[in-house]
Amino acid sequence: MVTKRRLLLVNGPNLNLLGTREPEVYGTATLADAERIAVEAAASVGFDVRAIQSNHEGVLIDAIHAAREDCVGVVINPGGLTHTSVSLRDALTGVSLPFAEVHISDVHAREEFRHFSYLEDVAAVRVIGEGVQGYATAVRRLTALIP
Ligand code: CA2
Repeated sequence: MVTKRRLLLVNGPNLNLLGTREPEVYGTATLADAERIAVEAAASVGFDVRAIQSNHEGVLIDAIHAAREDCVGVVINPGGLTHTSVSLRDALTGVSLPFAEVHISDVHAREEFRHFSYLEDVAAVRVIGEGVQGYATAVRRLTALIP
């Protein structure tokens, strides 16, 4: 049997705009840069990555469900769904895969509505405010938990 060593990388709504607007908040790196950072960090510890970005909650939930088949963990920046979505939380807990929650910006230094996360008590790892390099931190910390 081949051991599964794949991570699902999920970027939620509006993260396709990375690098095009609000550089003072999110920096100048693009989504492709963020994905490459995660892929390289994963490769360095023997994992590969399937990356998805969608602006549609149901698409993200379907991708998380599909990860049961061939992934051992999930790295997710849920975008604004962080602060609103019970359904995304239920998908992540439902598949029983360890997951890392990533936020590029320091959500705790921003508007109050960004301080709460529906994932905060169920995430195995949380990385907040490290910019896109936070994706590498999340991959390293998550994979360290996976036997
Ligand atoms: O800091 C993060 O990574 C966030 O998850 C990003 C979300 C925001 O709603 C969360 O509170 C924190 C927003 C993603 C939108 O990204 C954009 C990037 C560039 C320009 C406009 C939006």
